Amino acid sequence: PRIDKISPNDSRVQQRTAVLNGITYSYLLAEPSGTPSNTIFLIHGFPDLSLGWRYQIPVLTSLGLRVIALDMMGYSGTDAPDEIKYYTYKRAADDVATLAKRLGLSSIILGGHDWGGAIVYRIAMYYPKLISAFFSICTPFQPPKTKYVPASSMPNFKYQLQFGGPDLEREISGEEKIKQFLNAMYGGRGPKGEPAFHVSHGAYMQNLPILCHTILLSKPELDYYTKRYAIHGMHGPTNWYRNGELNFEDEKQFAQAKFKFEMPVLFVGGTRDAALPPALSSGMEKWFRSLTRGEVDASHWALWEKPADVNQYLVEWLGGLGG
Ligand code: KJ1
Repeated sequence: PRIDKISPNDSRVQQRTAVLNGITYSYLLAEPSGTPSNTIFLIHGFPDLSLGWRYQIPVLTSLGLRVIALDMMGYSGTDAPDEIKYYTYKRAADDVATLAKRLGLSSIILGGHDWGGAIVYRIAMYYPKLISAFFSICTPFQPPKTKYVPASSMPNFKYQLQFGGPDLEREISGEEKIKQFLNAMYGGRGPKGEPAFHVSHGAYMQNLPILCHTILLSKPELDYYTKRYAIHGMHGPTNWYRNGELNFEDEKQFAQAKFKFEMPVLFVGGTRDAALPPALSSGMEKWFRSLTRGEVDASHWALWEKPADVNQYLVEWLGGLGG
């Protein structure tokens, strides 16, 4: 049986907006059939959107959860200010906490993928009383550091030099290029298997026009992503690759104090994720009172490539949380 998913403009989700600390956010709201038992906020990564959770939203509402899937700073109907300071973990945490308060919620669950995974650990660090439990798909926990080390110094993150540099946002401009770039990032390859991306390089710009359509999302879905990315272009989304020093300054306070996550946490790695190989997670238990681990045989796009396996981890872990 094919797994249920939310389509662009699906009637089961409402498009909402909220002004949070002066920034307009767009988000998807999905309600369960009865009174919600809890609310889960979902945080996407790069280059993704709230619709990246399309395979997870139906299963979460079927468990009685209200789902709020945000478009993060720089993406889609959310504002895309030029300045890097709007793209920090702290800012994302403040905005999520503000939305929860606005909705009258004193306790929420979080889920994140990719940058969204990195963000959910930080929301739980800055707002531990608000977050009753959270999960991260693909992104292991990297603890705050006492000395600044650029992410791009790690071989698996070298592509981040391209993403945060001036060339990508200049060259990937207009709907056609945006669609080619997204297709490349979502696993598209040339007719002879020509690669579109490598973690040591970034996107192979000269190969973008020859790529075949990826199997990881449908053509209408890719069209939807393209239109939503074309609203602001790539400057906002790539600002997430320019904020390393600002994040470092914000979270120094945690590097000195010996903190631990007290709430239940689920981490699910993707076996074939080249940017976030599961090996990066080794030893991370020591930061958690209650860490559950999983792994799915998938690339970076585990949410779309192995949705049934991801969802099974979510159902089991959420079912075990109680109350
Ligand atoms: C990945 C891969 C594959 C470990 C904590 C730091 C978090 C960093 C989060 C990494 C964010 C990121 O760069 N995400 C983009 C792109 C795409 C594409 C393919 N075709 O294989």
